[in-house]
Amino acid sequence: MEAIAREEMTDEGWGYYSSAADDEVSMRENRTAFQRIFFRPRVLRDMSAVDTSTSLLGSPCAMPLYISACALGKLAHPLGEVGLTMAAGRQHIVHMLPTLASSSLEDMCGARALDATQWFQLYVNRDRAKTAELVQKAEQLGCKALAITVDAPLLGRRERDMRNKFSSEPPKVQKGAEIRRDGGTARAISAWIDPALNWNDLQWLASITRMPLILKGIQCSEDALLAARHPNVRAIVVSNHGGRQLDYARSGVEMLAEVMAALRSEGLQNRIEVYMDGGVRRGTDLLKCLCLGGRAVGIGRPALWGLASYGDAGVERVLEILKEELRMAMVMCGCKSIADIRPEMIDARSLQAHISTVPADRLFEINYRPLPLVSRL
Ligand code: LAC
Repeated sequence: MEAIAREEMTDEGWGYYSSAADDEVSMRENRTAFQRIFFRPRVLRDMSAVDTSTSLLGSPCAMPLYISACALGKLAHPLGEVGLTMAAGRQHIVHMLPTLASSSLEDMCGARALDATQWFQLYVNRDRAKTAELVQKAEQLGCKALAITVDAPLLGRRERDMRNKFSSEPPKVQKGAEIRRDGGTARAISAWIDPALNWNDLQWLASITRMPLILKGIQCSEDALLAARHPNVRAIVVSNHGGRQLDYARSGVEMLAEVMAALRSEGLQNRIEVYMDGGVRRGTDLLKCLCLGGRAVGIGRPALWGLASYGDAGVERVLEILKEELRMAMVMCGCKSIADIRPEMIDARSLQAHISTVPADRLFEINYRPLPLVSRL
Protein backbone atom coordinates (compact mmCIF):
# COMPACT_ATOMS: atom_id res chain seq x y z
CA MET A 1 0.00 0.00 0.00
CA GLU A 2 2.86 2.37 0.82
CA ALA A 3 4.40 1.89 -2.61
CA ILE A 4 1.05 2.47 -4.34
CA ALA A 5 0.30 5.50 -2.15
CA ARG A 6 3.61 7.02 -3.14
CA GLU A 7 2.62 6.86 -6.80
CA GLU A 8 -0.86 8.28 -6.10
CA MET A 9 0.05 11.14 -3.78
CA THR A 10 1.31 14.67 -4.41
CA ASP A 11 4.88 15.48 -3.31
CA GLU A 12 3.38 17.75 -0.67
CA GLY A 13 1.16 15.02 0.81
CA TRP A 14 3.85 12.35 0.61
CA GLY A 15 6.42 14.70 2.17
CA TYR A 16 4.12 15.50 5.09
CA TYR A 17 2.94 11.95 5.91
CA SER A 18 6.15 10.05 5.31
CA SER A 19 8.63 12.43 6.91
CA ALA A 20 9.85 12.41 10.49
CA ALA A 21 12.12 14.52 12.68
CA ASP A 22 15.69 15.37 11.63
CA ASP A 23 17.50 12.24 10.41
CA GLU A 24 14.42 10.04 10.92
CA VAL A 25 16.33 7.72 13.25
CA SER A 26 13.37 7.32 15.62
CA MET A 27 11.00 6.56 12.77
CA ARG A 28 13.25 3.72 11.55
CA GLU A 29 13.84 2.59 15.15
CA ASN A 30 10.07 2.11 15.55
CA ARG A 31 10.42 -0.68 12.97
CA THR A 32 13.79 -2.13 13.90
CA ALA A 33 12.91 -2.42 17.61
CA PHE A 34 10.29 -5.03 16.69
CA GLN A 35 13.07 -7.05 15.06
CA ARG A 36 14.73 -7.47 18.48
CA ILE A 37 11.76 -9.36 19.94
CA PHE A 38 11.21 -13.07 19.27
CA PHE A 39 8.43 -15.46 20.27
CA ARG A 40 8.29 -18.37 22.73
CA PRO A 41 5.18 -20.12 21.34
CA ARG A 42 3.05 -22.72 23.18
CA VAL A 43 1.77 -25.81 21.34
CA LEU A 44 -0.95 -28.52 21.54
CA ARG A 45 -3.66 -26.11 22.63
CA ASP A 46 -6.57 -26.79 20.19
CA MET A 47 -6.40 -23.81 17.87
CA SER A 48 -9.60 -24.65 15.94
CA ALA A 49 -11.21 -21.34 16.96
CA VAL A 50 -9.42 -18.05 17.67
CA ASP A 51 -11.01 -14.80 18.80
CA THR A 52 -9.19 -11.46 18.36
CA SER A 53 -11.92 -9.30 19.90
CA THR A 54 -11.41 -7.07 22.94
CA SER A 55 -12.74 -3.85 24.46
CA LEU A 56 -11.14 -0.43 24.79
CA LEU A 57 -12.41 1.85 27.58
CA GLY A 58 -15.54 -0.27 27.63
CA SER A 59 -16.23 -0.18 23.87
CA PRO A 60 -16.17 -3.59 22.18
CA CYS A 61 -13.93 -3.94 19.13
CA ALA A 62 -12.96 -6.70 16.70
CA MET A 63 -9.24 -6.51 17.43
CA PRO A 64 -6.86 -4.62 19.73
CA LEU A 65 -6.00 -2.04 17.07
CA TYR A 66 -7.33 1.44 16.35
CA ILE A 67 -6.71 4.02 13.67
CA SER A 68 -4.84 6.87 15.31
CA ALA A 69 -5.35 10.57 14.68
CA CYS A 70 -3.57 11.77 11.53
CA ALA A 71 -3.85 15.35 10.32
CA LEU A 72 -5.19 16.38 6.90
CA GLY A 73 -6.67 13.14 5.57
CA LYS A 74 -7.56 14.81 2.28
CA LEU A 75 -3.87 14.90 1.38
CA ALA A 76 -4.38 11.15 0.87
CA HIS A 77 -7.79 11.02 -0.78
CA PRO A 78 -10.85 13.27 -1.35
CA LEU A 79 -12.77 11.24 1.28
CA GLY A 80 -10.18 12.19 3.92
CA GLU A 81 -10.98 11.14 7.49
CA VAL A 82 -14.47 10.05 6.40
CA GLY A 83 -12.86 7.21 4.44
CA LEU A 84 -10.89 6.13 7.52
CA THR A 85 -14.00 6.17 9.69
CA MET A 86 -16.04 4.18 7.16
CA ALA A 87 -13.39 1.44 7.05
CA ALA A 88 -12.96 1.42 10.85
CA GLY A 89 -16.73 1.07 11.26
CA ARG A 90 -16.96 -1.84 8.82
CA GLN A 91 -14.09 -3.62 10.57
CA HIS A 92 -15.46 -2.82 14.07
CA ILE A 93 -12.44 -0.98 15.37
CA VAL A 94 -12.03 2.44 17.01
CA HIS A 95 -11.12 5.54 14.99
CA MET A 96 -9.41 8.41 16.81
CA LEU A 97 -10.47 11.59 15.00
CA PRO A 98 -7.85 14.35 14.67
CA THR A 99 -8.17 18.00 15.71
CA LEU A 100 -6.27 18.91 12.52
CA ALA A 101 -8.68 17.06 10.23
CA SER A 102 -9.43 18.17 6.69
CA SER A 103 -13.06 17.06 7.18
CA SER A 104 -15.48 18.77 9.56
CA LEU A 105 -16.32 17.14 12.88
CA GLU A 106 -19.94 16.88 11.69
CA ASP A 107 -18.88 14.96 8.56
CA MET A 108 -16.55 12.62 10.49
CA CYS A 109 -19.12 11.84 13.19
CA GLY A 110 -21.90 11.66 10.61
CA ALA A 111 -20.00 8.87 8.83
CA ARG A 112 -19.83 6.76 11.99
CA ALA A 113 -21.55 3.37 11.71
CA LEU A 114 -24.36 2.74 14.21
CA ASP A 115 -22.34 0.53 16.57
CA ALA A 116 -18.94 2.13 15.91
CA THR A 117 -16.71 3.98 18.39
CA GLN A 118 -14.87 7.23 17.72
CA TRP A 119 -12.47 9.04 20.03
CA PHE A 120 -11.41 12.66 19.61
CA GLN A 121 -7.73 13.66 19.62
CA LEU A 122 -7.06 17.11 21.01
CA TYR A 123 -4.48 19.76 20.34
CA VAL A 124 -5.02 22.44 22.97
CA ASN A 125 -5.42 26.00 21.72
CA ARG A 126 -3.83 29.00 23.44
CA ASP A 127 -7.41 30.29 23.44
CA ARG A 128 -8.93 27.87 25.95
CA ALA A 129 -12.49 28.92 25.09
CA LYS A 130 -11.96 27.55 21.57
CA THR A 131 -10.70 24.27 23.03
CA ALA A 132 -13.67 24.00 25.42
CA GLU A 133 -16.09 24.59 22.53
CA LEU A 134 -14.39 21.98 20.35
CA VAL A 135 -14.25 19.34 23.10
CA GLN A 136 -17.92 19.83 23.94
CA LYS A 137 -18.87 19.60 20.29
CA ALA A 138 -16.95 16.32 19.95
CA GLU A 139 -18.77 14.94 22.99
CA GLN A 140 -22.18 16.06 21.70
CA LEU A 141 -21.45 14.43 18.37
CA GLY A 142 -20.86 11.11 20.13
CA CYS A 143 -17.09 10.78 20.62
CA LYS A 144 -16.39 8.39 23.49
CA ALA A 145 -12.95 9.49 24.73
CA LEU A 146 -10.64 12.49 24.57
CA ALA A 147 -7.03 11.75 23.61
CA ILE A 148 -4.90 14.77 24.53
CA THR A 149 -1.63 14.95 22.60
CA VAL A 150 1.07 15.64 25.20
CA ASP A 151 4.25 15.25 23.14
CA ALA A 152 3.85 18.26 20.89
CA PRO A 153 4.39 21.71 22.47
CA LEU A 154 5.67 22.35 18.92
CA LEU A 155 5.71 20.12 15.87
CA GLY A 156 9.13 18.60 15.14
CA ARG A 157 11.52 19.58 12.34
CA ARG A 158 10.72 17.36 9.39
CA GLU A 159 13.05 18.42 6.63
CA ARG A 160 11.34 16.57 3.81
CA ASP A 161 8.11 18.36 4.71
CA MET A 162 9.82 21.72 5.23
CA ARG A 163 11.17 21.65 1.66
CA ASN A 164 7.59 21.86 0.34
CA LYS A 165 5.21 24.79 0.34
CA PHE A 166 1.83 24.12 1.93
CA SER A 167 -0.67 24.73 -0.87
CA SER A 168 -3.64 22.70 0.40
CA GLU A 169 -6.77 23.62 2.31
CA PRO A 170 -6.03 24.26 6.02
CA PRO A 171 -7.68 21.95 8.60
CA LYS A 172 -11.47 22.25 8.92
CA VAL A 173 -11.95 21.40 12.60
CA GLN A 174 -9.82 24.15 14.06
CA LYS A 175 -8.57 26.96 11.87
CA GLY A 176 -5.38 28.75 12.83
CA ALA A 177 -5.32 32.56 12.80
CA GLU A 178 -2.11 32.78 10.82
CA ILE A 179 -1.00 30.42 8.08
CA ARG A 180 2.63 30.51 6.95
CA ARG A 181 2.88 28.42 3.84
CA ASP A 182 6.60 28.54 3.10
CA GLY A 183 7.87 26.06 5.71
CA GLY A 184 5.95 22.90 4.93
CA THR A 185 2.64 21.51 6.13
CA ALA A 186 3.45 20.89 9.81
CA ARG A 187 4.45 24.54 10.36
CA ALA A 188 1.44 25.86 8.47
CA ILE A 189 -1.19 24.03 10.49
CA SER A 190 0.15 24.22 14.04
CA ALA A 191 0.84 27.87 14.95
CA TRP A 192 -2.05 28.07 17.44
CA ILE A 193 -1.09 25.00 19.55
CA ASP A 194 -0.35 26.00 23.17
CA PRO A 195 3.22 25.11 24.21
CA ALA A 196 2.32 25.97 27.84
CA LEU A 197 0.14 22.86 28.28
CA ASN A 198 1.06 21.06 31.53
CA TRP A 199 -0.15 18.54 34.13
CA ASN A 200 -2.20 21.21 35.94
CA ASP A 201 -4.39 21.64 32.83
CA LEU A 202 -5.72 18.08 33.04
CA GLN A 203 -8.12 18.89 35.83
CA TRP A 204 -9.60 21.69 33.73
CA LEU A 205 -9.87 19.42 30.70
CA ALA A 206 -11.63 16.79 32.84
CA SER A 207 -14.02 19.47 34.10
CA ILE A 208 -15.26 20.44 30.62
CA THR A 209 -16.23 16.92 29.46
CA ARG A 210 -17.55 13.57 30.62
CA MET A 211 -15.34 11.78 28.06
CA PRO A 212 -12.54 9.75 29.72
CA LEU A 213 -9.07 11.27 29.19
CA ILE A 214 -6.28 9.53 27.30
CA LEU A 215 -2.76 11.02 27.31
CA LYS A 216 -1.17 10.47 23.91
CA GLY A 217 2.62 10.62 23.73
CA ILE A 218 3.96 9.31 27.08
CA GLN A 219 7.64 8.37 26.64
CA CYS A 220 9.05 7.17 29.96
CA SER A 221 8.05 5.34 33.12
CA GLU A 222 8.16 8.49 35.27
CA ASP A 223 5.41 10.15 33.23
CA ALA A 224 3.46 6.89 32.95
CA LEU A 225 3.38 6.68 36.77
CA LEU A 226 2.25 10.31 37.03
CA ALA A 227 -0.52 9.54 34.54
CA ALA A 228 -1.57 6.33 36.32
CA ARG A 229 -1.78 8.17 39.66
CA HIS A 230 -3.69 11.10 38.16
CA PRO A 231 -7.36 10.93 39.15
CA ASN A 232 -8.58 12.05 35.71
CA VAL A 233 -6.53 9.83 33.39
CA ARG A 234 -8.01 6.54 32.15
CA ALA A 235 -5.51 5.54 29.45
CA ILE A 236 -2.14 6.46 27.94
CA VAL A 237 -0.61 6.04 24.50
CA VAL A 238 3.09 5.25 24.67
CA SER A 239 4.45 6.76 21.48
CA ASN A 240 7.19 8.83 19.84
CA HIS A 241 4.60 10.30 17.44
CA GLY A 242 5.74 8.25 14.47
CA GLY A 243 9.28 9.55 15.02
CA ARG A 244 8.02 12.98 14.01
CA GLN A 245 8.82 14.95 17.17
CA LEU A 246 12.17 14.33 18.90
CA ASP A 247 14.67 12.38 16.86
CA TYR A 248 16.41 9.75 19.03
CA ALA A 249 13.30 9.34 21.15
CA ARG A 250 13.10 5.59 21.79
CA SER A 251 10.68 3.37 19.90
CA GLY A 252 7.08 2.97 21.05
CA VAL A 253 7.56 -0.74 21.72
CA GLU A 254 10.71 -0.24 23.83
CA MET A 255 8.99 2.45 25.89
CA LEU A 256 5.97 0.17 26.31
CA ALA A 257 8.19 -2.49 27.93
CA GLU A 258 9.64 0.07 30.36
CA VAL A 259 6.26 1.58 31.18
CA MET A 260 4.58 -1.79 31.86
CA ALA A 261 7.43 -2.88 34.14
CA ALA A 262 7.09 0.33 36.16
CA LEU A 263 3.29 0.10 36.40
CA ARG A 264 3.51 -3.54 37.50
CA SER A 265 6.13 -2.80 40.14
CA GLU A 266 3.82 -0.16 41.63
CA GLY A 267 0.70 -2.35 41.26
CA LEU A 268 -0.84 0.22 38.89
CA GLN A 269 -1.10 -1.93 35.72
CA ASN A 270 -4.88 -2.16 35.97
CA ARG A 271 -5.43 1.51 36.90
CA ILE A 272 -5.11 2.67 33.28
CA GLU A 273 -5.28 1.10 29.84
CA VAL A 274 -1.94 1.29 28.01
CA TYR A 275 -1.81 1.62 24.23
CA MET A 276 1.19 2.13 21.98
CA ASP A 277 1.81 3.28 18.44
CA GLY A 278 4.80 3.54 16.14
CA GLY A 279 6.02 1.14 13.48
CA VAL A 280 3.25 -1.47 13.66
CA ARG A 281 3.20 -3.06 10.20
CA ARG A 282 2.56 -6.76 10.91
CA GLY A 283 0.25 -8.87 13.03
CA THR A 284 3.32 -10.15 14.87
CA ASP A 285 4.17 -6.54 15.88
CA LEU A 286 0.70 -6.28 17.39
CA LEU A 287 1.05 -9.57 19.25
CA LYS A 288 4.45 -8.53 20.64
CA CYS A 289 2.88 -5.36 22.10
CA LEU A 290 0.08 -7.37 23.69
CA CYS A 291 2.63 -9.78 25.20
CA LEU A 292 4.38 -6.77 26.74
CA GLY A 293 1.08 -5.78 28.40
CA GLY A 294 -0.30 -3.23 25.97
CA ARG A 295 -4.08 -3.30 25.55
CA ALA A 296 -4.09 -2.05 21.96
CA VAL A 297 -1.93 -0.48 19.27
CA GLY A 298 -2.62 2.48 17.03
CA ILE A 299 -1.74 2.71 13.36
CA GLY A 300 -1.29 5.96 11.46
CA ARG A 301 0.66 5.80 8.22
CA PRO A 302 -0.55 2.29 7.19
CA ALA A 303 -4.16 3.53 7.23
CA LEU A 304 -3.20 6.63 5.24
CA TRP A 305 -1.37 4.53 2.64
CA GLY A 306 -4.50 2.39 2.24
CA LEU A 307 -6.64 5.53 1.93
CA ALA A 308 -4.35 7.12 -0.65
CA SER A 309 -4.24 3.90 -2.67
CA TYR A 310 -7.89 2.81 -2.80
CA GLY A 311 -9.97 5.11 -0.57
CA ASP A 312 -11.97 3.47 2.22
CA ALA A 313 -11.62 0.06 0.52
CA GLY A 314 -7.83 0.37 0.79
CA VAL A 315 -8.03 1.19 4.49
CA GLU A 316 -10.33 -1.77 5.02
CA ARG A 317 -7.88 -4.05 3.22
CA VAL A 318 -5.04 -2.85 5.48
CA LEU A 319 -7.18 -3.67 8.52
CA GLU A 320 -8.14 -7.08 7.13
CA ILE A 321 -4.51 -7.97 6.48
CA LEU A 322 -3.44 -6.92 9.98
CA LYS A 323 -6.31 -8.85 11.54
CA GLU A 324 -5.53 -11.99 9.56
CA GLU A 325 -1.85 -11.70 10.47
CA LEU A 326 -2.71 -11.22 14.15
CA ARG A 327 -5.03 -14.25 14.05
CA MET A 328 -2.28 -16.33 12.43
CA ALA A 329 0.31 -15.20 15.00
CA MET A 330 -2.09 -16.03 17.85
CA VAL A 331 -2.69 -19.51 16.40
CA MET A 332 1.05 -20.12 16.15
CA CYS A 333 1.68 -18.90 19.71
CA GLY A 334 -1.15 -20.94 21.23
CA CYS A 335 -3.49 -18.04 22.10
CA LYS A 336 -7.21 -18.70 21.56
CA SER A 337 -8.19 -15.28 22.86
CA ILE A 338 -6.60 -11.97 23.84
CA ALA A 339 -6.75 -13.12 27.48
CA ASP A 340 -4.40 -16.04 26.63
CA ILE A 341 -1.60 -13.69 25.51
CA ARG A 342 1.17 -13.75 28.14
CA PRO A 343 4.45 -11.85 28.79
CA GLU A 344 6.42 -15.13 28.76
CA MET A 345 5.47 -15.71 25.10
CA ILE A 346 8.21 -13.33 23.96
CA ASP A 347 11.94 -13.05 24.42
CA ALA A 348 12.54 -9.29 24.59
CA ARG A 349 15.96 -9.42 26.24
CA SER A 350 17.60 -7.51 23.37
CA LEU A 351 14.92 -4.82 23.14
CA GLN A 352 16.95 -2.17 24.99
CA ALA A 353 20.11 -2.90 23.01
CA HIS A 354 20.28 -0.12 20.43
CA ILE A 355 22.45 -2.01 18.00
CA SER A 356 22.20 -2.03 14.24
CA THR A 357 22.91 -5.74 13.63
CA VAL A 358 19.27 -6.42 12.81
CA PRO A 359 17.81 -7.82 9.60
CA ALA A 360 17.34 -5.24 6.86
CA ASP A 361 13.95 -3.48 6.79
CA ARG A 362 12.69 -4.29 3.31
CA LEU A 363 9.62 -2.03 3.44
CA PHE A 364 11.80 0.96 4.20
CA GLU A 365 14.40 0.09 1.58
CA ILE A 366 11.81 -0.17 -1.17
CA ASN A 367 10.21 3.19 -0.41
CA TYR A 368 13.00 5.48 0.71
CA ARG A 369 14.30 7.81 -1.96
CA PRO A 370 17.21 10.07 -1.06
CA LEU A 371 17.21 13.82 -1.67
CA PRO A 372 18.40 14.29 -5.27
CA LEU A 373 21.64 16.26 -4.98
CA VAL A 374 22.09 19.03 -7.53
CA SER A 375 25.73 19.30 -8.56
CA ARG A 376 27.31 22.75 -8.27
CA LEU A 377 27.96 24.63 -11.48
C1 LAC B 1 1.96 15.72 12.99
C2 LAC B 1 0.91 16.25 13.89
C3 LAC B 1 -0.08 17.12 13.28
O1 LAC B 1 2.64 14.81 13.41
O2 LAC B 1 0.34 15.26 14.67
O3 LAC B 1 2.14 16.23 11.86
